[in-house]
Amino acid sequence: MTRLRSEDIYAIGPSMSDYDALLVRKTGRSLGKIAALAASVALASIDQRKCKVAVVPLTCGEGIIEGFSQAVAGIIAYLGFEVFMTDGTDAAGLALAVEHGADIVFQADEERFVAINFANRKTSDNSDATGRGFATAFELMCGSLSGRRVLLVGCGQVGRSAAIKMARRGAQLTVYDIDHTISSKLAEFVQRETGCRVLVGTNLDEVLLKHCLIFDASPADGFIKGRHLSAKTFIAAPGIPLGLVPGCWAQVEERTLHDPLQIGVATMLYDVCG
Ligand code: PYL
Repeated sequence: MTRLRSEDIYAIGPSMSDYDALLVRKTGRSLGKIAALAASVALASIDQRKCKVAVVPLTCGEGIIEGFSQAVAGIIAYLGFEVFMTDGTDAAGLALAVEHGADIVFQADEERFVAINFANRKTSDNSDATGRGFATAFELMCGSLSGRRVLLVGCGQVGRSAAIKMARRGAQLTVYDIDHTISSKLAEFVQRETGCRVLVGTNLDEVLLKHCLIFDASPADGFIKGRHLSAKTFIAAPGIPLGLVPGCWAQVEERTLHDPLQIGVATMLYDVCG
């Protein structure tokens, strides 16, 4: 999981409306609808009055990312939920969250970013939620994944979650990781969990040339190049950095889903509210 920087996230809160309009244009659905689908919950079933959210900054590890808690709160507020960022951090922040009536807490250290609902004891992990959320949005953007050949690059926690979701939606998956042991293990896991056959790619350039539907769950940047792209290319790229070389962004922008936090946080929220 690549650690976000302030410059990656400072504009998220103020630009949520524009970002949502972009999502609707590319997928036909809003952020809230995508997240509810990914969390398998009906929007109508959620009582927002029972979902007051606190975002608690944590100083552990490399410390607080300036703007991180504010960005998370901005996404949650945009979705219509009551949310506040605690004045205190760490244990003090958690206590303040409960004392000020929060039902749900969002907090992130260097290893995990989680949402916890104290009332229904539901939890959600950002990597898992991000994989499911982007796989859901990717299917909407592509029209369908059933019978479609999809390349997954990056077999970590986000890739694993996305692979399961896409396999269950009928995608014919090829998985690639720079560590071929990891990609082989993910293929075995997905086949065991879903009964779907998964191919393992060993040559990145070769598999990129052979696939139009690319799910970039890799922490690498600049490996998707112009020669890998066509008018039929669709890309889902959760998180930072983007695997697409900057000069090619304009060529696939309308068929690319990419954000540092929005879809993952929205899916976490509906995971624990549902
Ligand atoms: C959760 C993000 C998604 C991608 N990378 C993950 C990351 O940057 N993790 C570190 C988050 C640290 C937050 C810090 C704070 O401001 O509370 N502890």
